[in-house]
Amino acid sequence: MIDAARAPTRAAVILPYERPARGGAEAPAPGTVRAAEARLAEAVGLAASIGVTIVHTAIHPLRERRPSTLLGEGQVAAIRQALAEQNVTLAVVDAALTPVQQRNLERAWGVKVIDRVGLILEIFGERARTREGALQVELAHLSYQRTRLVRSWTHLERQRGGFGFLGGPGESQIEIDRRLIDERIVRIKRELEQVRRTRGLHRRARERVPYPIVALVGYTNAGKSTLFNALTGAGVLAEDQLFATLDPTMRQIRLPSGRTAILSDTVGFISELPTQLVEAFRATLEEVAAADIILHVRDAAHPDSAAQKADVLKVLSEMAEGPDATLDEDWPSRVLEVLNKCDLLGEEKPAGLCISALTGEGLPALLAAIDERLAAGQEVVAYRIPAADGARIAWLHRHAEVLSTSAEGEELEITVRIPAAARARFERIPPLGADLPATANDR
Ligand SMILES: Nc1nc2c(ncn2[C@@H]2O[C@H](COP(=O)(O)OP(=O)(O)O)[C@@H](O)[C@H]2O)c(=O)[nH]1
Ligand SMILES: [Mg+2]
Repeated sequence: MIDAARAPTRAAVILPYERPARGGAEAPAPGTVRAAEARLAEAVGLAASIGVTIVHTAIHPLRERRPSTLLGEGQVAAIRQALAEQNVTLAVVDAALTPVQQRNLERAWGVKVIDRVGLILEIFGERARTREGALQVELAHLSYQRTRLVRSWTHLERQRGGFGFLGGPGESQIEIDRRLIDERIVRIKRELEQVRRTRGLHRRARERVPYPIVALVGYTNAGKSTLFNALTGAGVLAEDQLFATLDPTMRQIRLPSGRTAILSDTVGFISELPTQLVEAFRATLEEVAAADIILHVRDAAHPDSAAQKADVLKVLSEMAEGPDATLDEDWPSRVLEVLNKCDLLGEEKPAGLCISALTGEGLPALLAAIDERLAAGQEVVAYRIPAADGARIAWLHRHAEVLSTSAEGEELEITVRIPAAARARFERIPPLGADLPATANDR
C-alpha cells in the first residue's frame, strides 16, 4: 500500500507507448499522438486520485518490448535522470510490467515502481465502499500477486536452464506463498457468496438515505470530480459537514425547486481495463443501483468520446443482466447524459446538455434538468403498509414526497407524490416477511 497520508508522495507517470504497426521511420500519425496524450492524461488522473503529487510525466515510444526493463536502455537512463532531478519516490508505469521488469526498473531508478494494474488496484482498494466491493478488490489483488509469483517462478526456472526440478529455496518459498494465497482466495470466495446472499439487506440500508441520489458515472478524466465540486461547492449546506466527514464522495445539493438531492461521485471507468479487474470495478459501481438519476458525465472533447459512451452503457446493461443483477432493468430511464468540457469545443456545440464543469457554463441548465427529472411524471398514490415494514416506509420517504400518513390499526396509510418510475420500482419491493425464508440464516 502506498502511504499518501504522511507527506504527499512525489510521483512520475511514464507511458511506454506502442505505435500501431505501420513500418518505416516516418513521424507517427497525428491521431496516434493525440491518443497517446489522452492515454497519458488518463494515467495522470488515475495516479492523482490516490493522492500523490505528480511532478513528472513522459511518453516513451516503444520500439520493442525488452524482457528485462520493457523500455530501451537509453530511455531507462533518461528517466532515471528526470526522476532524480524531481526527487521522485514513486514511478507509475502505465503498462503491464512483469515482476522482473518491475524489479529491474526499481533498481535502475531507485524508486518504487507500480504498473497499471497495481495502480488501479490501489484506487479500487481506496474506493470500495461495500463489503462486497472490498472483497472483490482483495480477490483481484491476490490473483494479481499469484500470477506474479507464478511468473517469477518460471523465470527462476529459466535461469536454471530449464531443469526446474532441483527445488531451490526460492522455489519452495514461492510454493508456500502460492498455497497461502490460494487458501485466502478460497476463503474470500466463500465470504463473497455469503455477502451476495445478504446484498438485498445492504441495499435496503442504503435506501434509508432520506433524499434522492444522483450518481455521477463516466470515464476517468471526464470531469466527474470537478463537476461534483462545482455543484456542491457553491451551496454547501451546514449539515453537509457530517456527510463530508463520513464520505467525501457524497454531498447534498439544493436544486432550484428547493428540493435536496445527494450527489455521489463514483470510481471512473478506465480504458482497456485489465480483465482480472472487471469484477472488482463493477463491485465499486454498485452504488449506482441505488441512484434515482445516473448522471453520465462525458468528455465531449475526448478523441474516443463515442466509444467511451458505448462502454459505459454496456457495463451498466451487463449489471442489469442475469440472476445476480445489481441494477434494476429500468436503469436506462434513469440515465441523464451530460456533455462536459464544452469549453474546449469550437463553435459547433453538440446537441444535448453541454456544460463546462471548469467554467460553470451550462450548470444552471443541468441543475434544472436534474430537478425536472426528479419531478417528472409524478402521481399521487395511497399505500397501506404494515407499520413494522420500516424498509418500505423509509423507501417511500426517500423516493417520494409524503403528503400524509395516518394509522389504520397495524397499518399505515401513506399518501405520496411519486415519480412513475419510482412507483414501478416500489411496487416490486417484496413486503416485510416475503424474503424471510431466504435470508433468515444470514441475520
Ligand atoms: N477544459 C475543461 N477541463 C475540465 C473540465 N472538467 C474537468 N476538466 C479537467 O479534466 C481533468 C479531469 O477532471 P476530474 O474532475 O478529475 O475527472 P474525473 O476523473 O472524472 O473525476 C482535470 O484536469 C480537470 O481540470 C471542463 O469542463 N473543461
Ligand atoms: Mg474523480
